[in-house]
Amino acid sequence: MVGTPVAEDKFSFGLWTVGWRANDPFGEPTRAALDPVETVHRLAELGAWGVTFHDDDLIPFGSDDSERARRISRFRAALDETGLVVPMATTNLFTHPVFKDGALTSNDRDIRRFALRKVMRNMDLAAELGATTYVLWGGREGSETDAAKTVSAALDRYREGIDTLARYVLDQGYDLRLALEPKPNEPRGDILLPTIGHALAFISTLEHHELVGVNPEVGHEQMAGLNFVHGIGQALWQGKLFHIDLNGQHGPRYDQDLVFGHGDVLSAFFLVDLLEHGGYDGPRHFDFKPPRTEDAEGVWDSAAACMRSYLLLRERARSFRADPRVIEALEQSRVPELSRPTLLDGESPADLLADRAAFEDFDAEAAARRGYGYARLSQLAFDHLLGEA
Ligand code: GLT
Ligand code: MN
Ligand code: MN
Repeated sequence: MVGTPVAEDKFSFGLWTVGWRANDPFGEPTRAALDPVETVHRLAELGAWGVTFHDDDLIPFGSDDSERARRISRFRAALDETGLVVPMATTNLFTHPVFKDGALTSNDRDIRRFALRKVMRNMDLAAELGATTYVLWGGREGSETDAAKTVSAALDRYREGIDTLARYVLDQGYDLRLALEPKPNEPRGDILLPTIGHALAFISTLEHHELVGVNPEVGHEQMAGLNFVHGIGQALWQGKLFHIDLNGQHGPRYDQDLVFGHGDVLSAFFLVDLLEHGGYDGPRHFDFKPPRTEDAEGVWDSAAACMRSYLLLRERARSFRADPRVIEALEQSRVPELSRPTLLDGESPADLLADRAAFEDFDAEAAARRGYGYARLSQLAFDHLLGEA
């Protein structure tokens, strides 16, 4: 039996997730707008730990200074009353038509400068509210035609933008790290930095690369047909998993943003296993959309479902790891042996050349005959996932 969520689980939600009014390209909203203050209270009642936001989720685009101050103070009061924290904030650089050709990589230089100012302004608020991660999802950074964008110039401007923002964080002395969120397409035909791999390669070219990591989203990698668990494995290995967006997706199609676990459940199982046992202690952030069919109660049911799915999968992953048959099967499959360096400590290429057992006396045929036992191991995982072990 899994319990109800508690603060230590570090579950967080974006205001825009439960607050999505369910307008899509074919239909009008099916739900009324949600007051961020109500969201904070409902999330706290459900056992969430944190809430995240875009600048425009909290303060509508174009609000004057007094309206801005009023909205921030109501939000702050709700945080104080509930104890909810703000672990992350981000900028809306995609809704207003001014960003139709992108923000940090728009062909229009004035728009790029405006975008930087919009981010910097919300970084001030993020730092004030105690956030330690600042996400940048470049949903409009891209094109529909390759005639429109010189990719090398766009990446120069992307790098200039992120370098400028990192320098701003350092100049202000903020305790903030930046996390880039990859996505292959939608809303643009093609988006720059489409996958975790592209983002990691880009980050290595930055002036303050140590301040910048990734915020991968389950569905975004799966839209590209990629293995999300492997992507997260590499981000962790490179010390770059600063934040994560959990949701569900059924393979390559539009971005579904389903309840966490309600897509590729086997992948979700191995993902939770990796997050729990692979050294990630950051927020478990849900970036999902309550289905368009749901009314207000359905919204909160779906938020609770995200957390419950995670807790169920965590409990299953723990039972998998603790099962002596699994430990034995892992040994049989030589999984622990992959952690053993291939060369001996201090062994040189010349030493390897001199080792006859490695080549001249190595029985490749005998080694080729040995099975790895992955069928058994994989089924043990499946049994645990379905509660049959
Ligand atoms: C938008 C997008 C998400 C990003 C958010 C951060 S906004 O809803 O679909 O994947 O994480 O800007
Ligand atoms: Mn996301
Ligand atoms: Mn998404």
